[in-house]
Amino acid sequence: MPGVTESIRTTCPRDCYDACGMIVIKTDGVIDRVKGDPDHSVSRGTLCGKCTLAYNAEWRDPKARLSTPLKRIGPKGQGEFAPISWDEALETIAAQLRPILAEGDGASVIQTHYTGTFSLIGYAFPLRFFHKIGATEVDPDTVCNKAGHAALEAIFGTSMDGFDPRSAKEASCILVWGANPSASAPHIHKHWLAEAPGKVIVIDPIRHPTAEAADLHLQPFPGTDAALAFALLHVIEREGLLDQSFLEAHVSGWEDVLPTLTSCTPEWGESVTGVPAALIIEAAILYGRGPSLLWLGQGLQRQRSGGAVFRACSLLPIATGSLGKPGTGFLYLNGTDSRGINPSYLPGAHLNPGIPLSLSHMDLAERLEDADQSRMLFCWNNNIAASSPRQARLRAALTREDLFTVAIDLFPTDTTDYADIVLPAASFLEFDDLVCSYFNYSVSAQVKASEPIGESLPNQEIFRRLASAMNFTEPELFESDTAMLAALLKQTGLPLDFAALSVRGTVDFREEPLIPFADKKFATPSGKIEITSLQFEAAGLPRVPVPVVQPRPAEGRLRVLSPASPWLMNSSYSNVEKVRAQSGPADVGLHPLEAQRRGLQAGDSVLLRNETGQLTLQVSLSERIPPGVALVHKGRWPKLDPSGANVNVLNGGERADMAESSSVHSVEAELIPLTN
Ligand SMILES: Nc1nc2c(c(=O)[nH]1)N[C@H]1C(S)=C(S)[C@@H](COP(=O)(O)OP(=O)(O)OC[C@H]3O[C@@H](n4cnc5c(=O)[nH]c(N)nc54)[C@H](O)[C@@H]3O)O[C@H]1N2
Ligand SMILES: Nc1nc2c(c(=O)[nH]1)N[C@H]1C(S)=C(S)[C@@H](COP(=O)(O)OP(=O)(O)OC[C@H]3O[C@@H](n4cnc5c(=O)[nH]c(N)nc54)[C@H](O)[C@@H]3O)O[C@H]1N2
Ligand code: SF4
Ligand SMILES: [Mo]
Repeated sequence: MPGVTESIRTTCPRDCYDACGMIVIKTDGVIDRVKGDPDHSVSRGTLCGKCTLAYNAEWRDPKARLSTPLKRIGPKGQGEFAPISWDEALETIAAQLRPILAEGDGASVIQTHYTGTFSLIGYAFPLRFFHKIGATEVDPDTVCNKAGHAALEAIFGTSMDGFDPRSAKEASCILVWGANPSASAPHIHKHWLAEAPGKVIVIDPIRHPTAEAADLHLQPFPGTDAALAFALLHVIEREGLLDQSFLEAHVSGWEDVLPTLTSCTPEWGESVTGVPAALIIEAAILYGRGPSLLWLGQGLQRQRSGGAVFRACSLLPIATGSLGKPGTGFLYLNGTDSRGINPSYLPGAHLNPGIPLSLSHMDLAERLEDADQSRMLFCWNNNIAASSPRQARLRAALTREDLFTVAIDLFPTDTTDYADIVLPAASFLEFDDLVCSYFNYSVSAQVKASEPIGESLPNQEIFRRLASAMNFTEPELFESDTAMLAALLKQTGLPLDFAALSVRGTVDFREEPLIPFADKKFATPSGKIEITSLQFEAAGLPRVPVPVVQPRPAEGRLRVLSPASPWLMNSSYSNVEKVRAQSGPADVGLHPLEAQRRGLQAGDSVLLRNETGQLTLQVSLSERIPPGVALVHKGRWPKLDPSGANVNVLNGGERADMAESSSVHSVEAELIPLTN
C-alpha cells in the first residue's frame, strides 16, 4: 500500500551565497529525500552536489551523527567517550562554570563559534548566554573576512550594503574579484552570472570555472591586486572615464590618490602582476564605461595586505561614480540590517556585565596555552581543529588537562575529540529558523521537517537549558523560538508570519531592487566616502591608498592558496563518504610546468613544508593554477587523512594588515618529493 507523502519547503542555512530553497519529501512521516525547490529562484530544483550527497546520507544517519551527550573517558584528542544524560552533562558544565564566575573571571571562558549553521537564531541566540557570563569571544570574522569588512566600513561607513543582484539587468559589466562562485556560490555561477546581460570580468590567480566562463579573465599573481587596481585606474583616468562631479561632491581624499596613478601604467601593471597590459586596458575600459557591478570576494582579502587590497579595489566604483544608481555598486556581504533586522536583538550584548571581550583566531592557540587566561573553552558551530590557523600548536593546547572543554556539533569532529563534554546539536532539518542570504536581499524560512536525531537539540535550546542549569533568571536567556521568529519577522516589516513564510519558502525583502547609497549619504564621520581616514592611520596603514605588491615567494618556495572546495563546505561534509569519493585523496594542485621543473608527475607523493608545519599530499596537475602557486583546498578533516593534519598545519596565523584578520592565502611553503 503506498504511504502518505508530504513535502515541506525549507532553506539551506550553510555559509553560502546561494541560500537555496529546498523540498523535503516525507513518506509516512519519515524523510525520504531532500532536493532543490523547483520554484526557488536560486536553486531552481537542484541543490549543489555536496548538499545533495550529505543531506541524503550522513546528515540524517543516526549512526554518523552525535546523538547523545558524551563525557570523555580517554586522553584528550582520542575521541573516547561514554554517553551521559543531558542533566548530567549540563550539571557537569555548570559545576565548572560556577566557581569561575564566582571569582569574577568570566573572561577566562573562551568561546569560539561560526557558521556551522548560519540560520539566524541557531547562529546568534547562544551569544546571549556568553554575554551573560562575560566570556571572551574568538571573533569569528578574523578567520574569514574581517580585513575586508574593516576597510569597507572605514571608506563607505558600511561593508554590508551591497548591490542588489537583481540590478544585474541594468549593468553592462560585472567584475568578480577574488571570489570563486563556481565553488562558493554554485547556483549564482550557473544562473545569475550566466544570464546577466553584461560582460563578466573575473580577476583571480586561478582559472576556475567562473573565470573560464567569463568574457575576460585577469590572472594576477596572488597579493598583487592593489597594484592591478591602480593600473586599471590609470587607464580609467587616461580614457576620461573618471566621474569628476561624483568625486567632487561625495568623496574625500581622491586628490591624494591622483599623483600615484601617473606611474601605474598598464605596462607597469603587467610587470608587477603578470596580467598582460592589453587585458588591463580592456578590463579598465569595460568597467569604467559602466554601469558596472563589483563583487569583492572574501578570498581576495585573505592576504597579508588584504586591507590595502580592499582599499585599492574600492577606488574603482568611487572613481567612476559607479554607486547609488541602477546597475552599479559593490557587494561584499549583504547584511541582515538592510532587511530591517536589529543587529543587537539576537546576540543580546546588553547582558554582558562588562565590555564584551574578543580575541583573534590568529591568537587562539597562544591564548589556550595560557592556563590563567583560559580556564574553560566552548566550541560550537565551529571546528577549530580543522579550520583555524597554527593547527599543530592549537591541537597541542587543546590537550591541556586543566582546560575544561565543551564542544557542540552534529558530528564527532577533530575538535569534539578534545572535549570533556560533547553536546549533540540538531540539524537544520530539525528546527524552525530564518535564513537571510548574504547575496540576495531575501528572507527565507527554515522549517522543521523531522524530530531531532537521538537526543540532539538545536543550539538555542542547548543554551536555554544551560542557562537554567546555572539558575540564571534573565528572560532573554529563555526566549522561545516562536517568540523570536515573530520578533524577527516583525523587524523586517514583511506582511507575513512564520507560517505564511513557510508556505512561500523565500520572499524578496522588497519588490524592486534596492539601490544602496541612492541618497549619496555615507555613514562616515564626514558623511562622504573617505578614501583617506584616521582609521587607516590608526591601523598603521599609510594615509593614502598605495599600490602594494607582496613579494613573490623566495626561490623554490610556492604560494599556497587554500580556497573553498566545490565538494566541501569549510570542514563540513569531509566525513560524508560519497563526498570523500568525489574529492579523492588530499592533493596539491600544480601547473604542469611547475611540476615538470621539479621533476614531479601526477600522483607523486610530496611533502609541503614550512616553518609552521608539514603535510603529505599527492600531486595533481592543472593548467588552471599558475606556476609558483600550490592549490590545496581547505576543509578536510585532519583525522581522516594520513598526515593527521590539513592545510592549516602550514598556516602560521600571520595577521593581515587590518583587523587582526586571516592572511591564509599568503602562506608559503617548499615542496619536497617523497617518491619519484
Ligand atoms: N586554510 C584555510 N582555512 C580556512 C579558510 C581558508 O580559506 N583557508 N577559510 C576560513 C573561513 S572563510 C571560515 S568561515 C572558517 C570556517 O570554519 P568552521 O566554522 O569550522 O566551518 P564549518 O566546517 O562550516 O562549521 C563548523 C562545524 O559546525 C558544525 N555544525 C553544522 N551545523 C551546526 C549546528 O546547527 N550546530 C552546531 N553546534 N554545529 C553545527 C559542522 O558539523 C562543523 O563541524 O574556516 C576558515 N579556515
Ligand atoms: N563549496 C564551498 N562553498 C563555500 C565555502 C566552502 O568551503 N565550500 N565556504 C563559504 C565561506 S565560509 C566563505 S567565506 C566563502 C568564500 O568564498 P570566496 O569569496 O569565493 O573565497 P575563497 O574560496 O577563499 O577564494 C576565492 C578565490 O580567491 C582567490 N584568491 C586568493 N588569493 C587571491 C589574490 O591575492 N587575489 C585574487 N584576485 N584572488 C585571490 C582564490 O584563487 C579563489 O579562487 O565561500 C562560502 N561558500
Ligand atoms: S551549500 Fe549553497 S549551493 Fe549547496 S544547497 Fe546549500 S545553499 Fe545551495
Ligand atoms: Mo568564511
